Amino acid sequence: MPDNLRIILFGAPGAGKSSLIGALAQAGQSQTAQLGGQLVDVSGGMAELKKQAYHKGLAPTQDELREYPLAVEPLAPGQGAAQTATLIDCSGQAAQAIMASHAGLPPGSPLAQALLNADSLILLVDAGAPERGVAAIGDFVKLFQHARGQRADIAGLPVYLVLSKVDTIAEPNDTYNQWVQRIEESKRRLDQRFRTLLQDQAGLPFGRVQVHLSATAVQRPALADRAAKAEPFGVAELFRESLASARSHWKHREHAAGRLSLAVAGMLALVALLGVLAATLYYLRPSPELTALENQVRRVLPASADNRMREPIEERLKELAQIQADPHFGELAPKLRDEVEQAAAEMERYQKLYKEFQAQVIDPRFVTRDEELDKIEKSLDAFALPDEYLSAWSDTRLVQRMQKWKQDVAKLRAAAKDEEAWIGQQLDEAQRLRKQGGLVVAKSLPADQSAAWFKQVQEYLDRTPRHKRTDRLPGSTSLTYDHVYRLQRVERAFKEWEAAKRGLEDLRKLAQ
Ligand SMILES: Nc1nc2c(ncn2[C@@H]2O[C@H](COP(=O)(O)OP(=O)(O)OP(=O)(O)O)[C@@H](O)[C@H]2O)c(=O)[nH]1
Ligand SMILES: [Mg+2]
Repeated sequence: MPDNLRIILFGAPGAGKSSLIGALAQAGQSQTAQLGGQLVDVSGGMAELKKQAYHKGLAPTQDELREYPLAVEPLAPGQGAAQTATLIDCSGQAAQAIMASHAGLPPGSPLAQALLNADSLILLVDAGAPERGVAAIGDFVKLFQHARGQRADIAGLPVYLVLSKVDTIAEPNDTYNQWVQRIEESKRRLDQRFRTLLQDQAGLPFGRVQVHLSATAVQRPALADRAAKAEPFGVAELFRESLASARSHWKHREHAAGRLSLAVAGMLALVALLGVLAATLYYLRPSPELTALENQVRRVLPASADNRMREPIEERLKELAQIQADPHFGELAPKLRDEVEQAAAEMERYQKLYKEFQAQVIDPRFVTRDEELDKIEKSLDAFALPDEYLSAWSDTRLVQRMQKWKQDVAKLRAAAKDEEAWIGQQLDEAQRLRKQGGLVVAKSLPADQSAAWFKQVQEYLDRTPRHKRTDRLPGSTSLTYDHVYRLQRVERAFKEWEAAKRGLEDLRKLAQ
């Protein structure tokens, strides 16, 4: 077990580095489950940052580097050992100087040294100005890859590209779900931009870093369906993942170093004894290409069952195909090869089914006729998922969408029935008013009763539908009454109601 992982936070001045550490201290109190352990703030420095981030306000970090030692202890005995790590905050000014130095990492700079020694990097881009932020970070990653490449470091350093302050991108009236969608969209754009920036780096064999995307906010903004809360967003998950990947990177590096020194010792002994055998051994040692391929496999293969179908599947499939076509693929351990083949088969199957689903099943929100609702229900029932993946896929977008659409159909039907019934009552009332109107026209009612009739007719004509088109259906995040009112049967009922109103209006003219 590595006893002190080093995770560094890097980014332009004001990108939110120190706040993120403060938010982690907050998550350590209220989100231990997401964090996967009990956070221990060894020096008390994180608590201070937390106080500043949530109450006093943060000043720019002055020291080039600030260390925050921490430990994550298991939530219950027997759930593994405690993990220690040091978070390293840096001054945005020092980071900027590095990002702007095109000549390479400045030698002798403590920050550059800390970056090279880190087990994981967290690079922050302010969600408020992502374009500028990502360009600078892109320059830095190129520089950094180059510096690591020169040191022939083991590949696969975990790097987290973090879109910070995502609470600031919420729009007025966003629901929680709409906000989360907005975040996903910004992440996707950031990812695309970042890939474009790094495209010309594809050929670097060593020191290549693996980039994960995250989004964080120190607090949740005020949303249409949830109040603002001083609760970190995405912070616990980010640190949990970066700790886990830092740990596996550390192990891998140790393993590789151990393997290398063993090979060297063996070689020396054998050279002394049997020159020829030594030479053979030399050629048999694991090649850097093979290690790089193993790393690539680890990166592409899902780490756990619940993110097996994580997006973007298309790109992961492409990478798996590349891995399978690699001349060294046959040299991988048979178990690993199997895993690659099975993962590719599963993803292909999923992707094919997803496409079939999209082609066969219409979104209930676009439906206007009852028969179409029946059709969606039938296609959903007929859409069979392979038994072997049923439980593994329960959290995937496909399965969740199938469940949601089924519920949506039921909700639309129920709401349509309800509206029809309500309009039915309106029609009955019109009928009653019309009957009475006959008496008013014939002037066979006392003056006070006929005045009351005129008043009731006016009230009736002023009456509008029960719901606004923009109102949401109770318990639904995506359906509004617009979807209900567009259904033909409801539309028809509304037309009848309009006709009844017009009839009453004509009668009123006659009676005046
Ligand atoms: N709305 C919002 N503001 C944030 C968030 N994180 C940081 N900020 C604000 O952004 C400003 C800069 O935050 P810092 O954490 O000091 O940024 P830094 O990267 O440490 O900056 P330097 O130390 O100068 O490099 C502060 O005013 C914070 O309050 C966030 O998640 N949401
Ligand atoms: Mg700071």
